[in-house]
Amino acid sequence: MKYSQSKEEFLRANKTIPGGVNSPVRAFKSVNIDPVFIEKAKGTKITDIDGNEYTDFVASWGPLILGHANDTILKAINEAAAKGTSYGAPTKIETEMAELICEMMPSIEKVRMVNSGTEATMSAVRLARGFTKRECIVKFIGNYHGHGDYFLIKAGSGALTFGLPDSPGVTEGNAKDTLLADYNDLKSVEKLFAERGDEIAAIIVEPVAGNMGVIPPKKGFLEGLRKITKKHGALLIFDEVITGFRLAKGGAQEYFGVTPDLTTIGKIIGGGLPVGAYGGKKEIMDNLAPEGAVYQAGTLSGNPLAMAAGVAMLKELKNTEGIYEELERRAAKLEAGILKNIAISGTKAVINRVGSMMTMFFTNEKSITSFDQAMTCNTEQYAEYFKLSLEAGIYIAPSQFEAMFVSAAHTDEDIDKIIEANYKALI
Ligand code: HOZ
Repeated sequence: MKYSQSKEEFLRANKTIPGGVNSPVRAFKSVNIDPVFIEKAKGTKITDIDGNEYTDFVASWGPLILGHANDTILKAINEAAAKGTSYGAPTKIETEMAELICEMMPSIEKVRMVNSGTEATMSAVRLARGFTKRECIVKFIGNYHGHGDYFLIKAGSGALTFGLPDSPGVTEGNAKDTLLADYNDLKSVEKLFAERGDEIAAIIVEPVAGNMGVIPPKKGFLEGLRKITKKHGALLIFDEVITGFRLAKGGAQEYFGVTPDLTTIGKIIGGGLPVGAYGGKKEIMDNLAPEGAVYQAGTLSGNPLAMAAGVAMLKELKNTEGIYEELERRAAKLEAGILKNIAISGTKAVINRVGSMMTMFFTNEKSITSFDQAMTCNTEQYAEYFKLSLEAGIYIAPSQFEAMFVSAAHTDEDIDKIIEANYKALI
């Protein structure tokens, strides 16, 4: 494939945009090549500015569960746009969106719309702190909750437990309130609560880790978090920005049968437009201004275009009979195909999958259930694999530590195509 136009555009972008991109993962740095610039996309196909076409398994990092430029969603956006793009005033469609979310995810009794997953997690933590009148939060190493200061603690080994500010721009004050625990290790959580339980406002967790590659929760892990938070009067926040409305109509909380106090959502509820939301029990949510004292606001929150896209998306997911079963069937087919290729080729790799999200890890480990195990992966091997996939017309995440998403638009043919490309790359 030729990438000359993309290369040229990247040089141009670098002059006026830091790193040439508006979000670091897009720069393809960890796979050692320049990024491709996208021209257009439809269904499962994405085309770059050199005219190369790829079958897409990134899906804009998750939200496009119905594929690109879905006709129903486009129609909703176009109709909304014709009536104006922003009012900064209440609209009926915001309530419709809230009602849909509350119906599909019953742990949410009230919900506040924001503009991104980052805003949702930042606001949910502020609310948890205001509600409990405590300052610390527990976050898991390797979980990602957007780029709020107190989520970006990259503590070194000795400082893992209590956090130190080793990321420029994150203050010591912020870092000291973020307590770090190990994902899938309840003992590390119990230890923090035994030492500082009465200071902890909330645990925030990705119920399925999706940002260190896909790592499912071990049996009993989420239940354990529920028990510990209840015992210590802290809140449990599920960050369902990736899993919400993807794993099931009611997200990971329905899939695993564990109910959080607060949930952050994003991605899918914008139908591809910039949206986030956070919600939960009435008694907690009513602490938000103007009802309560915890302040959070936004001119573009509940934006009519984003609401139109999101409502159309959620209605499709709610009303399409068997959609999650079909996603499961296709994703299981893909997993089985890759597993067969791994076995035939003798590649040292494992695959983790929950519903329609999965990651193939290049590792000598027998399984990947923790951050430390994920860190054993051969990222150079992934970089080679990525390049071969791109050349074969398959677009996957440019990092070992991301998820691959199957959408309802993927056909059996698309799945066969990626299995074949995966075979050629591994053999
Ligand atoms: N891991 C990120 C989303 N969950 C990738 C997207 C981004 O940072 O741009």
